[in-house]
Amino acid sequence: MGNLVYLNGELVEKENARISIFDHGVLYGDGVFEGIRAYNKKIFKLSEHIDRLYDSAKIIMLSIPLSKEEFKKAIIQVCKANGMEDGYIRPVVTRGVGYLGLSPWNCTEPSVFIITDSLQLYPVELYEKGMPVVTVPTRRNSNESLSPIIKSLNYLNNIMAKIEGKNAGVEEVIMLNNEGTVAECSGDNIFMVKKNKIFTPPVVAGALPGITMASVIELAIEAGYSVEEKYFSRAEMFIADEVFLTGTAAEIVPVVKIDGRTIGEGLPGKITRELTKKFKSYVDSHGTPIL
Ligand code: PXG
Repeated sequence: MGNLVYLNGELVEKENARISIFDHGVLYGDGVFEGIRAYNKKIFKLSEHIDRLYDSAKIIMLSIPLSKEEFKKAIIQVCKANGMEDGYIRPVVTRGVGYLGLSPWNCTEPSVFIITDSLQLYPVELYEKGMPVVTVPTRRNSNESLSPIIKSLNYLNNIMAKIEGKNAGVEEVIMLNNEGTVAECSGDNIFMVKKNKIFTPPVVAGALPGITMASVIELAIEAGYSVEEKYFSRAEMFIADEVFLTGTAAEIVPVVKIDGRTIGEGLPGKITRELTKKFKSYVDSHGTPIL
């Protein structure tokens, strides 16, 4: 893949792409980002990712200095310049360069950059055999402190959870909210299946409104399943028939063990497998061509 990034309106070699140490994105994690996937020279759900980026920015009162159309064009431009076929796209908007002091008003202009890269995926055998996960002590940020619907540059909450998962020897972890109900994972949304019905926690339980999640809900409804957004506990998950995770990088991952309890038969479940199959053709028909 090519070696260029988009940085404040220009295409620059990766090695030469620099931002200031006075950028509040660096000093305070003050900014927002997206994680987008390209499949076969098409960008999956580009408009949905751009909408979410602008929603995140709106919540933190960050005004992105490009229109949505301009932003999409910039993404396509850098993908094209890099000959992107399959991979990962990371748009980032920070508060920009200021001086020390929290106030965002001391920053002049937001910094905008777009990186394309290859994707870091979970090991293939986890898709075939299913993935063991644990719930972690770190609780998902509360809506009242830093709403999980903001995809902000402050990901320490998720990183702490990821570290706890690493210590327990698993690749992904389940995070609960302060009430103790299931919120989501460190970088994926979560679903459970019980008696052929599909459940996922509502966003207000402490989840990012996942674009893969929305796609899977659409597919499941199309396939005739009942899908309900519902609060559920760790214990309810232990006795689910199936559990699976969704995310841009992960796609759909079957979960077969949670905190030592075997889920269902301990193998990827029927509905999980059916949705995984449908998702593969779904991505083909929901991409913006890199032209
Ligand atoms: N929850 C959180 C906290 C996320 O960061 C998701 C759920 C899934 O949302 P999407 O829209 O992707 O279905 C995410 C997204 C990475 C990486 O580098 C992480 C995400 C996306 C792409 C790459 O680990 N997380």
